Amino acid sequence: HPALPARTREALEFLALYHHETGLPGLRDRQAEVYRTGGVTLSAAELTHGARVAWRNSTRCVGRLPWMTLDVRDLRHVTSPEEVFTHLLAHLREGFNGGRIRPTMSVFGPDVRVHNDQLIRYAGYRQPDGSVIGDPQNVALTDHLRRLGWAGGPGTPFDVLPLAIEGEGRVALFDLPADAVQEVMITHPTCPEVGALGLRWHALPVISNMTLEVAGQSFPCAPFNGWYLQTEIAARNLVDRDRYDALPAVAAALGLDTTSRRSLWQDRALLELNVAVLHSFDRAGVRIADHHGVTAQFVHFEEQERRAGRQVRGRWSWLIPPMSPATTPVWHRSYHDEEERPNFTVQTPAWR
Ligand code: HEM
Ligand code: NRG
Repeated sequence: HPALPARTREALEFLALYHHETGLPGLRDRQAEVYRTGGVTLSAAELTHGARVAWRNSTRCVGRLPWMTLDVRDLRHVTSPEEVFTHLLAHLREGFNGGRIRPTMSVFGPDVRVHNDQLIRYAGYRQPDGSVIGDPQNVALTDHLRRLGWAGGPGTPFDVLPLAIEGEGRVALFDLPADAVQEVMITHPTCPEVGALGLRWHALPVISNMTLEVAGQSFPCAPFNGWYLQTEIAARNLVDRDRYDALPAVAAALGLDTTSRRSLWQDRALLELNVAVLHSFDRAGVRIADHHGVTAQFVHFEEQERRAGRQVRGRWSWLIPPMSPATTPVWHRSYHDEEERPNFTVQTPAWR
C-alpha cells in the first residue's frame, strides 16, 4: 500500500505479521479497524509479540536466541514520573530475579521519557585538570542531572546516578535505593591483587534510551534488560582508554612486564580481566554470557530463523566480540544489515 501514511501501513503490516506468526484468527476485523481509524490500539498480547519481534530484529544484538522469552510489562496507562519510578523499581527487581536474570521490558505511556541512557549508570565527574572520576562516558549525563538539581554523590569512581523521569509535562529526579542496584565486585580466581583494585560493575544492563517502534506507534519509554556478555564489561567498559582504562592497573596487579609493547601485556591483562569478570559473576550467582557461548547460540538462532522462513539481519561489526573475535563462528560469517520493523531506535539525549 504505497499510498497509505506510514503509521497506517506499519499498523497493517504488523497485524498481518502477528496473525501469520501466531496463527490466530481475526485479522480481517483488525484490518477494518485500521482502515476506519488510520491506526491501531494494540492489545497486551499484540504489544508483547511486537516487543519480542523488535528484539528479534535488533541487528546489533548477538543475544537474540531467547527472543520469545521476553517478559513484557504493559504499563501504557502509567504517565506520572512518581508512578513510573515505582514501576522501574519493580522492573529492576523482577529483571534481576535473584541473579537468575529474566529478559524484561516495561512499556510506558507515549509521553514518558527517562533521560538516563540506562537505569543504572555511574557518575562521571569532570575535574578541573580535565581528568574524570568515575565513568567518562557519563560526564554529559552527570552534568545534565546536576542542572536538574542533583546535589552530586560521594565522589567515588562508582557513584550510581539518580534517574531523571519526564512525564505529564514535568521532569523529576529519583535516587535509586541501594537494594535496587545489584553490583558484582570483581575478583580473580588466583590473583588477589586484581581483586584489591576495587573494580566492580552492576549486574543488570537496562537500556532506557531506545524507542520501541511497533505497528506505527512509538514508545520512547520502553526500558529493557537481558544479561551482560562479559566482554561488554571486561573488554570495553572497564578497559577503553576513554572509559575506566583499567589495563595498566590490572597488568601491575598481575606483575606483568609493561616496558615492552611486544610482551603483549595489554592482551594478557585483558584476558585475565575477562576471566575475573566471569569468575566474579559466577560466584555471585548472577547470570552472564561469555563470547564463545553467546556466538554459538547466535548461530543456533540463525538456523532457527531460517527454519521459520525468515532472514536474519545483522550488523557484523557489532555482533563480533571485542576480544578473540576470530575464535567465534560469527567472525567467519556475513550478514545483511537492513533494519526491519518492529524495532528499537536510538533517541537524541534530552540535553541536546
Ligand atoms: C546490543 C547482548 C538481551 C536488544 C547488544 C550487544 C550485546 C548484546 C553484546 C552489543 C552492545 C554493545 O556493543 O554496546 C545481549 C545479551 C542479552 C541481550 C547477552 C541477554 C539476554 C537483549 C534484549 C533486548 C536487546 C532483552 C531487547 C528486548 C538489543 C539492542 C542492541 C543490543 C537494541 C543495540 C543497542 C545499541 O544500539 O546501543 N546486545 N543482549 N538485547 N541488544 Fe542485546
Ligand atoms: N554495552 C552496554 C549495554 C548494551 C546492551 N547489552 C546487553 N543488553 N547485554 C553496556 O552497558 O556495557 N541486554 O539487554 O542485555
